[in-house]
Amino acid sequence: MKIERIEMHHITQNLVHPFRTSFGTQVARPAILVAVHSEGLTGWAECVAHSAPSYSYETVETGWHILRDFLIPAVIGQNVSTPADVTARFAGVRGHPMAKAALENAVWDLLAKAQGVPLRQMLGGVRDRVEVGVSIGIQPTLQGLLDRVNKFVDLGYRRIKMKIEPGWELEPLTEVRKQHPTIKLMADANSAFTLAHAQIFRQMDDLNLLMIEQPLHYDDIADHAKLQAQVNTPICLDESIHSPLHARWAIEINACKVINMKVARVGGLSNAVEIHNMAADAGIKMWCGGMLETGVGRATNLHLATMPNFVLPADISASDRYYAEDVAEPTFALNTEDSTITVPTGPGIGVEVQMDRVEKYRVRHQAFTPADA
Ligand code: OSB
Ligand code: MG
Repeated sequence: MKIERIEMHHITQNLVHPFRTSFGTQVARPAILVAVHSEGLTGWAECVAHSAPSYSYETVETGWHILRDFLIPAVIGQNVSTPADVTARFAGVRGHPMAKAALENAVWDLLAKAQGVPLRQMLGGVRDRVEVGVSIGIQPTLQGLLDRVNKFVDLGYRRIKMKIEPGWELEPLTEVRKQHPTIKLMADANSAFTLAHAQIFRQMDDLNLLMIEQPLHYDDIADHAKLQAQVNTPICLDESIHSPLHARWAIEINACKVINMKVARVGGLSNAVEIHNMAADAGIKMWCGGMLETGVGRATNLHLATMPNFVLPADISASDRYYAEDVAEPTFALNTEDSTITVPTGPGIGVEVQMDRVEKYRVRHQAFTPADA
C-alpha cells in the first residue's frame, strides 16, 4: 500500500483525577494522534509521550519533532506491505521509541484494516477479553488511599496497583492488604528507590504482592538483578526495558521475573512481539502496561494483550477512569463479573476516531503528502 498522506493531531485533555507518581503529578495529558491514509483507509495510533521528560526523556514536543522531521519523511509516499517495511526505514533514528511506535502502530492498523481483520489476529492473539486492573496514584492521606482503593474494588477491579515512593510504601501497602486480604495487589515505584532500600523490599515479601514494578533506576538492569536475588516477590521491569536487547539482558542476568510491556516504550508492535516471544521462551511473565492513553492507544493495547504470554492483569482501565469524553468510540467499560475489558472485533484496532472531538481538544495539526518529503 502506498502511504498517500499522514496527519498528526496534537490534542490535550484533562484527566478525570490528577495522577501522582514518584516522578510527578499529571493533571492534563497530551497525545499525538497519528493518522496514516492509503487506498481510502486510515490507520490510527497514538504517541503517548507526556508534556515533561519525567517517565522517559521523550515529550510531546520531541515526539512531534522526530515524527515530522525524520520518521514521516522516511515513509511518506513509500509502499508498505508489512510492518517490517516501516521499521526498516526507522533504522537510522536512535532512541525515540514513543515517536516510532506511533507511526509503526498506525501502519499495523492500516494493514489490518486492508485485510479486514482485527489487529489481534495479525498479532496471533488468543483471547477476546483481557483481564485488567487499576493503577492508583500516591494519595495525600492514608484514608484517602483506602477510600480510593475501595471505590475501584466496588467498581469491580480485581487487581490494584499502588504507586509508591520512599516514605509511602510499607504502611500504605500494609493497610490496603489488611482491608483486602486476598486481592491481587502490587506496587509501582517508578524508579524512586536504590539498593540501599533493599530492606524495605524484603519486608514486602510478607504482603503477598503480585510483583514490585521498577523499584530502581530507570535505566538500570544490573542492580535489579541484585535486588531480585534478595527478595521473593517478583520484580517487574517497566522503564528499563526499551528494546528486545534490554529484555534479553534483563532475562540473562535474572533482573526480573515479570515484564510490563508498553508498546510505546519499546518502539512499536514489532519489538513488542519480539519481546513477547523471547519472554515466553524464558518463562518470564508479561502484562500490558498503560500510559493513560486515549481510546486509540487503549485499543492498540487491548489487541496486544491478547497474545498468549500476557498472563497477568493489564493496566487498561475503563475509559471513564481517565477522561470525561474519549476521542474514539466505542469507549471501554469494565466487565464487572470477571474484571476484564472486551477487545473490539472490527477491522484493525476496532474503534472509530471522532473527528469533532479531536478538533475540540486539538492544539496543533499538520498533514504530510509525498510532495513535502
Ligand atoms: O509506570 O506504569 C507506569 C502512567 C503513566 C506513566 C507511567 C505509568 C503509568 C501508570 C498508569 O501506572 C497506567 C494506566 O492506567 O494507563
Ligand atoms: Mg510502571
